[in-house]
Amino acid sequence: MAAILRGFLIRQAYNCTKSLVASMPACNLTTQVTPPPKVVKGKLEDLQPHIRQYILEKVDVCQPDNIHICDGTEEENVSMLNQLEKDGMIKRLTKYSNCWLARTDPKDVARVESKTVISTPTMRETVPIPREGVKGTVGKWMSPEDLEKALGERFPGCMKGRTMFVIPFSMGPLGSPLSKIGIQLTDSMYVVACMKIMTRMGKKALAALGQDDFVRCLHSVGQPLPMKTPMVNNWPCNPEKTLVTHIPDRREIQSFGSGYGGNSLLGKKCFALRIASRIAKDEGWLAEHMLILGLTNPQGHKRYIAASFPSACGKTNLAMITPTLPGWKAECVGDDIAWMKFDKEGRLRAINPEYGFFGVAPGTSDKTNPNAMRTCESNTVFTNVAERSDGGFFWEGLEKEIPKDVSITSWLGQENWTKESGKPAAHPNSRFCTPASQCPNLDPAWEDPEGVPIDAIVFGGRRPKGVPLVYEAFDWKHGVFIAAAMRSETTAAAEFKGKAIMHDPFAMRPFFGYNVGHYFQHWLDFQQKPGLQLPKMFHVNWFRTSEQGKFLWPGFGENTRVLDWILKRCDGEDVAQNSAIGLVPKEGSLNVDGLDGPLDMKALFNIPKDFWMEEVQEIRKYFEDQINDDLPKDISNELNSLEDRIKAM
Ligand code: TSX
Ligand code: MN
Repeated sequence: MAAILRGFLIRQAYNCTKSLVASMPACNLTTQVTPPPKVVKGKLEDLQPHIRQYILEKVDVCQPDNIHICDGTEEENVSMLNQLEKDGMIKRLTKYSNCWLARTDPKDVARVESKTVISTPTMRETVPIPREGVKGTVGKWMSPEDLEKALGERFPGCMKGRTMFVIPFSMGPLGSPLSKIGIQLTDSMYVVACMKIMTRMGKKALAALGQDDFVRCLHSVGQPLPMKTPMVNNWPCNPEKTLVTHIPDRREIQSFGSGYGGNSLLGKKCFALRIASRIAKDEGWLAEHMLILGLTNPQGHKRYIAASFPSACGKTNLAMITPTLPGWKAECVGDDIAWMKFDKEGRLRAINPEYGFFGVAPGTSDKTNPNAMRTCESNTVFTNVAERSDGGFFWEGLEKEIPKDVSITSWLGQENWTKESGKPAAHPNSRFCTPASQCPNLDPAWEDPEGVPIDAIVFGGRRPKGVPLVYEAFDWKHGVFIAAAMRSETTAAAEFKGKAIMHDPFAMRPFFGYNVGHYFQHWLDFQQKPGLQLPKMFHVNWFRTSEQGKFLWPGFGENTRVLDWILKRCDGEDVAQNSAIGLVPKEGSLNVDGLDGPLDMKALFNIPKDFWMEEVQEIRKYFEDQINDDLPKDISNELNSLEDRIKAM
C-alpha cells in the first residue's frame, strides 16, 4: 500500500499520468511515506509521456532522493567529474589534459557472465537445451517468475539517499535510420561520465527519439545510503547481489550491483549486442561483435571490412592498424560492435553504434597501437590502471616508456610497485574509456548515417596450431559454418583458468540475445533473400606458432598483407586455390615483399590432416553438446562436408 501511495504522491507532485491520478481512490495522505524525489536538473514535464512514465515507474521502485535529467552538455560533464573527484571516486592524471583514474572495489573488475541472464517466457527462445548431463555455456536463461523475484529482492529502495541520473542516449549517429535510442537510469555518476564518452548522450538523443520507443535501461550499484558495510576505494557496489538481466520482449535491461564496464554501461554489451541482436532478428538485420575498418590500397581504391574476434586477439589493435605496406591507408570506424543492414541496392551497410572506445589497457603501447595511445592522451577515464608518480598512467606493456626517476602505484594502491612483486601493476582487465573522435585515423565516414559498405567479413581466432594464416569461405553458408565453429585460445576470461582453446561462435558467446541456433539460422537466411550482394567471408589467424613455440607471423601492421589478399579476392582476382578447409592463397599471391626475417610459409599455411580430423570431432561434440536440436541442418551438413574433404586429403 505504501508503495502505491508513494507512486500516487510522486505522480501528483509532478502533475502527470493524469488518468492514474483521477482513478486513485481517496486515501489518507498523512500516512508515513518517503517524500517524492527532488528534480535537481531538468524537468520531467519537458519529457515525452512514455519517458516520464518509465522514469516514475522506476522512481517508485528505487526511491532515489534526487532526479537529475542529463542534458549532455560540457558544463554538466565538468561538474560531474569535479564531484567524482571530491567523492574520491576518480583522481586526476595530471600529466594529461582532462584524464582521470578510477580504482574500483577489487571485487568489481569485470563483466560477470555467471550473473548475466536473459528472460523470456520459454527457455528455448533464449538457449538451446544442452545434451543430457551437459551444462549450457551459450547464454543463461531466467524464467519471468524467477526474474520478478530476483528484481524484487534487489531494486526496491536501492537508490535511497542517492541521485537517479536519467541518461538519454543514441546508439549510432544521431538520426541515422540504423540508430536506436536508449534511456538509462543509474545511480552512478561514474557511469554518467563514461556514457558521455561511449554514447551520443543528452538532449540531442531525446530530440532524435521524438515519439519513438526506446530501450529501457535501469542500473543501480545496489548500495542505498547510508551504507551498511564500509566502501572499498570509494567504489560502491554489491558483488553478492550482482545481476545483469535482459528482457528482450520488452526491450528492457535491469542491472544491479556492479559499477563496472559491461555490467553498468548498458548501451554497450547489454543493448548494442544482446538486445540489439534480438531486434535485428525481428527486423532483418545484424548486430555483431565486430570492428569496422576502412582500407585504401595504393591505387586509391577504398573498401571496408567488418571483423569478429574473441577476446585476446587484438581486435582494437586491428581496428586502429598502422599499415606497413607502402601506399596503404587504414581508417577506423569502430573497434567493437557493428550494426549492419542490407540497403535497397542489396549492399551490406555498417554503423558503429558507439561513440568511444572502452578498450583493454594492458598490452596497448606505441608499438602495438600508437593510434590508441594518441586517442587516450586527453578526455579519458581510465579504470584500474596503475599510476605514475609524474601523474601519468602505467600498465603492462609500457615498461620501456617509464623514466628512471618515476615510481609506480599499482591499481591496488601498492606504492613503489615493481614487477618483482609478482603481481601486475594494472588489472589485466583495466580499461581506457576514450572518445572515438580523438582517434588519429578515425574514418571520415564513421558517422555517415547510411553506414559504410562492407565488402568482406573476417572471422578470426587465436590458434597456436593447425589453422592457417588466412582462408576464404567457399560461399555464404560455409562462412556461417566457419563463424559458428570459431575457437580461440584464452588466458583469462576472468572466470576461466589457464590456457584453453574455447569455442566462441561469431565471438558472440557471451552476447547472444536469443538462442544461438536461431542466430545461426538468421545468418543462413540471408543466403535465400533475393537481390543481396553477400560479402565474401574469411578466417584469419595471426597466432600460429612453430614447434618451438615462436609466432610464425609478425602480425600487427604486417597484417595489411593479409587484408590486401582478402581485398584482391573481393576484386575477383584469381589468387586463391582450393583446400579441404577453404580457399587459401595461391603460391606467391600473398605479398611478403620487404618482410624482415625468415618466413616459414609452409608452416603458416600447412593444413595437417590429423589436426583437422580432431578439430572436426571437437566441433561436432560442441554442436551436439551445446546447440543440440537447435543446430540448423545447413550447419551440420557443412560440418559433414568438411569432414569428407579432410578424409579425402
Ligand atoms: O593485436 C595483435 N595483433 C593484431 C594487430 C593488428 N597482437 C596482440 C594480441 C594481444 C591482444 C598480436 N600478437 C598480433 C597481432 O597481429 N600478433 C601477435 C603475436 C606476436 C607477438 C610479437 C611478435 C610477433 C607476433 N614479435 C615481436 O614481438 C618482435
Ligand atoms: Mn568486445
